[in-house]
Amino acid sequence: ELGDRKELAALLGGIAKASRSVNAIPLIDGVKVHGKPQNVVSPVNGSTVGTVVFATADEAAKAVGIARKGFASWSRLPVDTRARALEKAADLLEENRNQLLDLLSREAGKTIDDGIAEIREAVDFCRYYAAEARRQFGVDKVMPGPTGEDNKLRHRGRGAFVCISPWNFPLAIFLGQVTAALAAGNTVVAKPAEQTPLIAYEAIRILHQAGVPKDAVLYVPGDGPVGAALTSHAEIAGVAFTGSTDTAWAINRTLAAKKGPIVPLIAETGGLNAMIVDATALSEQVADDVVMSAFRSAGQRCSALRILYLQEDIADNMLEMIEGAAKELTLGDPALPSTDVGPIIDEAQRDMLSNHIAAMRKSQKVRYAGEAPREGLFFAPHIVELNRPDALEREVFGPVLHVVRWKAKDLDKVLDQIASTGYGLTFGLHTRIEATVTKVIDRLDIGNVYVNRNTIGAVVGTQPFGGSGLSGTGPKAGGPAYLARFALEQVVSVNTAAAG
Ligand code: TXE
Repeated sequence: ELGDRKELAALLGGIAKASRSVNAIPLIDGVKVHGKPQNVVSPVNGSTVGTVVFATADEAAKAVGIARKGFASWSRLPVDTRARALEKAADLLEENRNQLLDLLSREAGKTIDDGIAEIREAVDFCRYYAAEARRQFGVDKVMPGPTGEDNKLRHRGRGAFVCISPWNFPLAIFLGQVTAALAAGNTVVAKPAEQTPLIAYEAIRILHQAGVPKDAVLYVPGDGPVGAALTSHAEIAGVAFTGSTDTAWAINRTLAAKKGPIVPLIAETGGLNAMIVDATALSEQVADDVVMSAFRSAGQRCSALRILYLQEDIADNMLEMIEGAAKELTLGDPALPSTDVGPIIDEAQRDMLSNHIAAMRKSQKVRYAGEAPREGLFFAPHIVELNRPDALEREVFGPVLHVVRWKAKDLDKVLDQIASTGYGLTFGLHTRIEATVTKVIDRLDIGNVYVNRNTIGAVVGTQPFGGSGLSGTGPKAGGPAYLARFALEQVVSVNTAAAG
């Protein structure tokens, strides 16, 4: 949350001062890649934020080769040395906060609140994975065994890991994946989303400055085919991916088609996130939570609420309150403190949303359409009442809330419907009936369940985040099992009797 006016004015002044054009040219094997710089344009107003040179498929493959070579020395460093570099990176992120906030706002359209939260999450990832690496990998674990035999469990890196990230958390998710892989002893080839290569470039510069060698983490910006070149490379040790379910399927196919080592895919994908509200819920809180979950960040969060199930008796009243709260949102320039909701990331996403609403108008009831500024890539909050709950089968990534009414006797049917979508990322429940809470939690295989609050929440080390089914492979980011997934386990069994 933003502090008092004086503090805010100082912050805004700092951000404005730190604003500069970023020119991201990847360095592969100490050589700048060739290719024509292209402009990175802001979704806020189309201005140029900086330039980037995308790597070619060949350059991407070369980067994997360098990370393979770099693995020999990075993986042999003591865990503590690697952890300290990540902690230094956390300090540098904090020191460079104003410039990062400026880039988050201009390149990704983040509001100041969202930008601050994202930087904090990136810092937390660095510190948490550093601490967990020390805890989990710092000392070999003695395993129980018979007399005359010593068994030890050790952890080591797997090799060159590929990390591919989306545009919606261009700093936190990008760095979360990269730092987990590094902490576990891997080297990394990191490909940011094509929409947000500049903030990722700054993040990699910070890692290098913090002491992570240039052959331990390589920056390879590019679009989907560059990602495909990386994942199809014969010598990678694993893939960490966050993005759409479709892309996770494509990566799965690529990995399956390769001969050679069978490598892990850690995928975090989308959700068709639901919330159930029953007649005992506290209506004002529900309205606030729904608006927060569905419309803040322009709905461009994987945890955002997509389908709201309202118990019939309270539905009309609730919808009026939700519409009232949605009307209060100010859309506009994310750099202004008065703005609640910034732009949509690019034209393709905004067209997708317009087409979705046009399709919904034909068969469903579009009950509310907010107002968006004329200039810039904005899309106003919408509320669509579905006449059949299965009228929405796929994630729609933006500020569109779909509503379904349900009768008290049909709770089981609602739960069956939610389970049948196959997604399992976030879920919200508003009720004051204890038995409903237990029943619902037991019934749904959903990664993050939020009771009597909004569905926007992931706190590194406290609320690890991630789903199942169409929403990803797990383990949860920001939790202990996530880090372990990047490491190779080695058990060393020694016959101590033989040694005399
Ligand atoms: O994804 P895309 P986007 C999800 C969110 C939504 C999506 C939005 O729910 O579904 O992310 O991100 C690269 N081989 N989450 O639109 O298009 C592409 O260049 C290899 C889930 O960016 O899938 C980009 O770098 N790579 C979440 C990246 O994949 C390929 C948190 C993602 O792009 C490729 C946040 C290919 N064939 C967002 N094609 C969670 N569950 O935690 C594209 N890419």
